[in-house]
Amino acid sequence: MRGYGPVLQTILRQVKSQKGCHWVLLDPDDFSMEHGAGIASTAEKAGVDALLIGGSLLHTNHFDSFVGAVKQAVSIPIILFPGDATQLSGNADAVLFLSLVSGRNPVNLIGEQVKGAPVIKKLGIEPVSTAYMLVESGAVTSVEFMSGTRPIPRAKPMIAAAHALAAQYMGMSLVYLEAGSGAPNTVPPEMIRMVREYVDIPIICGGGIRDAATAKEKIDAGADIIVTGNLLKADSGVSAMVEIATAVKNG
Ligand code: 1GP
Repeated sequence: MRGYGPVLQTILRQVKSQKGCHWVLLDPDDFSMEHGAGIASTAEKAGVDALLIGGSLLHTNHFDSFVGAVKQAVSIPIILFPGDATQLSGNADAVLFLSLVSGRNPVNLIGEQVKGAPVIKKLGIEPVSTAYMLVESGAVTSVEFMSGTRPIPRAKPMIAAAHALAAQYMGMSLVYLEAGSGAPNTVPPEMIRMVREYVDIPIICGGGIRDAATAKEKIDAGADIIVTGNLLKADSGVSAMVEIATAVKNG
């Protein structure tokens, strides 16, 4: 697989061999290093396939050491999920090299990428080219507000499919259908199905997924990887995460 780094190769292998994959997003603003490392370790034991670290607007001053603490605690891939070019750390294995293709804001399409690319090279972490697509969720999400872009209408699956296909034709490795963190409504299955019809690259789906049934609905519609983040803030969060990891893997 020429040009594919080890993390992308692992992702592609898991996508091929499992019914579905589950990634957990840790926002360093929400957890201490110890708490984050503890959740990461529980996630790995539950069968979570990779950890994302990042947020739309980070105000923590422990980002780099947080990534390091999580990395020490687990052996599954640690993948950065940066809101902008400042959220980079050499303690990670890879970074989702995101372009917000559903929007028309050049800063999120190419500007932050130009700032981040030389830093990523210097840090020696693997960039995984990812088409990031924001989907209308019934509320204005942080990423919508911060990027100043409009999400794809929920009832327009063909618009999503066309964006995803264009991204695949541009050589992107993954497509991420994002309802937004804490979204009241998740990405509609009809939209996932339509995107699945049009692209071969793995589909990631996240935003508002809080239980195993919803996670399974996304996988059954054609998503390869589901992401959960916010649910960890609830008291029952860790047990919900474990349930989702089991459901997603075994179908
Ligand atoms: C957000 O898709 C992720 O970028 C996860 O969303 O926090 O709502 O689980 P939640």
